[in-house]
Amino acid sequence: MSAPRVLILMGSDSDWEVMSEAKKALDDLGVASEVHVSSAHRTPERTGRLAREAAGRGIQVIVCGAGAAAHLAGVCAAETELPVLGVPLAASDLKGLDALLATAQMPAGVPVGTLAIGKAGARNAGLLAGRIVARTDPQVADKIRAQRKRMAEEVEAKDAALQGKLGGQSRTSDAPRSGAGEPTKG
Ligand code: C2R
Repeated sequence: MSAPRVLILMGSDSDWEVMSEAKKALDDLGVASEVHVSSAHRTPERTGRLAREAAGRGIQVIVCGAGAAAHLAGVCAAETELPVLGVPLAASDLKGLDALLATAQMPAGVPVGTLAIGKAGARNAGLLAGRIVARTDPQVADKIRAQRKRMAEEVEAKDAALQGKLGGQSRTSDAPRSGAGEPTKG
């Protein structure tokens, strides 16, 4: 396996079910990543060291997933010049809103790119990290292009299936005419 280019940190092992989506997204793009449990609260020394040493080890992006009072991404951003992406996780009675605010509301000067709460955010963090890596790796860029094409084809296939169910005429245009043929609401 090649050297990791993305470092994924999680505040707890309880975050793995969601944060594995970030790793999967990177695996799909052929981008090697490394995952660790490290908490800004519970293991501040270790977290600082991981963030400080990342660039020197060839890491290009750090992805942090944390729930509740999620300070992990912010602390990492304070310790490195690498781009830091934060994934807020639903780990308390506030269902991720606490983590979202803690991750997004960084003071000016210490940026954290904040994704959505939960699995969609984790997957998008992986994809976004992949896009950053792709700026200097044409092979990753090719994979992203192919993935986007597949995604568009899937949507078109779903639309064709829906049109079939509705008994409508199938359309070849990307832009359906307004009104007719669109699914009705309610
Ligand atoms: P436990 O399940 O271990 O009690 O953790 C973790 O990311 C997790 O979602 C509960 C939640 O606490 C979060 N946590 C943080 C930090 N460390 C742990 N937000 C941190 O440093 O920001």
